[in-house]
Amino acid sequence: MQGKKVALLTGVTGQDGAYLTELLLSKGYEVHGIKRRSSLFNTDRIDHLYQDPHDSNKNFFLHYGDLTDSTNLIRIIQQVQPDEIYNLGAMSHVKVSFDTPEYTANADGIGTLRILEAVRLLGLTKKTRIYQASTSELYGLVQAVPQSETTPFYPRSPYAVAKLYGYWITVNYREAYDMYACNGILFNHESPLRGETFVTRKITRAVAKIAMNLQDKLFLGNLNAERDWGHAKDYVEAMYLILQQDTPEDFVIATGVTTRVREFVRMAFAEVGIEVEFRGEGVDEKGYVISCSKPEYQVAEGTEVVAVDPKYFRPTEVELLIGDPTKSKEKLGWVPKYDLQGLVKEMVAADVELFQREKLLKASGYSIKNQFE
Ligand code: NDP
Ligand code: GDR
Repeated sequence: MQGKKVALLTGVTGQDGAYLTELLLSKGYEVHGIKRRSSLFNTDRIDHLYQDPHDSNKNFFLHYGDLTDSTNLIRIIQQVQPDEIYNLGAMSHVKVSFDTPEYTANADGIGTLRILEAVRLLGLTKKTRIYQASTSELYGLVQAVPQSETTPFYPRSPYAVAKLYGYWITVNYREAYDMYACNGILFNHESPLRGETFVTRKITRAVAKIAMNLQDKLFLGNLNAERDWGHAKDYVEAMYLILQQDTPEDFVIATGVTTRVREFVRMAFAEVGIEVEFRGEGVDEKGYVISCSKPEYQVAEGTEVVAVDPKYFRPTEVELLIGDPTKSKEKLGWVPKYDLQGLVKEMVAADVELFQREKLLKASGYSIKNQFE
């Protein structure tokens, strides 16, 4: 009988790392994650999976490491001897990649090479399957829609260019060394665990705070960008399925539905009973409250709750993403369980709960943390 499978995740402390760890543990895997050393605790998303180090049945382990350190990666992979590696670690913020382009190339691009090369050098090419977290950002400037596995790439940020290298080096190692290495080209996926500075979470947090009078206004960049948003829980299922096929292939994972940022804003406010209408043009466009139907939230009609701040514009933008998930449906049997409405509902509810707690703390004399973006 085959023993339990062993998985190694980079990016275990991120949104996807947390959901994928839960999924793999539920399937009986032994899971190893690489976390970065940080001056503060950075394991909030996986704290509920903590196991006592002295527990002999322990099946979740963390290792210090970094995608910019190849000797560290080689040592961990040698020690863990994984059946599957999910390379989720990355500097994943598109706007920030314009500020840190060299680091982004190193972690997101060369980091992928380091993983592939470590597996090859350690003679694990027949044992270890590799999932590479590729992205719809590869499509960048629109060439054709909906975007599928055969749509040409035109990356529009240092992040996307770094991920382009990660994509092709994964394909190259598969072809050159007969490795089981695959790209999941995932479109945007969100959840209550989403990083606070990505647009969906920024919106749902602001909606909760505005409803509770903890914030006056939400400042955003491009309200017209269109994204194919899914739920991270559905998308980690797809990652797992991609590594269970007979032959290694690349897959687009998307819902096939695209929505404007402004519509996400409207839907999120609607969850707390606030109807918002946009008026004005370009950088002068603003969102105003038309009505507030929930008595527990007192936001006056006519209040300006959304405004545009050009500091959130990107030097080069990706205006439209809409994925074609036909191949993943047919070959993986992957069908998302969540739609956008369900996702927005869950995210707003989680942030309302979060800020109800913070409001209680504030009432007891504690200060609410400042958030830098
Ligand atoms: P997050 O930003 O939530 O998580 C990124 C993870 O990578 C964190 O654990 C972070 O650690 C870690 N990390 C960052 N830099 C390094 C480094 N140098 N070495 C090791 N680890 C590092 O991203 P998501 O979970 O949303 O995304 C997972 C992956 O999927 C990323 O590669 C992202 O680019 C890609 N992707 C995401 C999509 C999405 O919509 N979410 C869509 C398509 C692709 P720390 O917690 O310490 O910061
Ligand atoms: P994205 O996600 O760049 O698609 O990358 P993000 O949520 O940052 O932006 C989506 C769109 O919203 C517009 N936008 C704003 N974005 C942010 N962050 N903040 C704002 O205030 C704001 N206002 C408008 C953006 O311009 C953009 O058009 C995410 C990341 O998870 C990547 O790692 C991943 O590869 C892709 O999704 C698929």
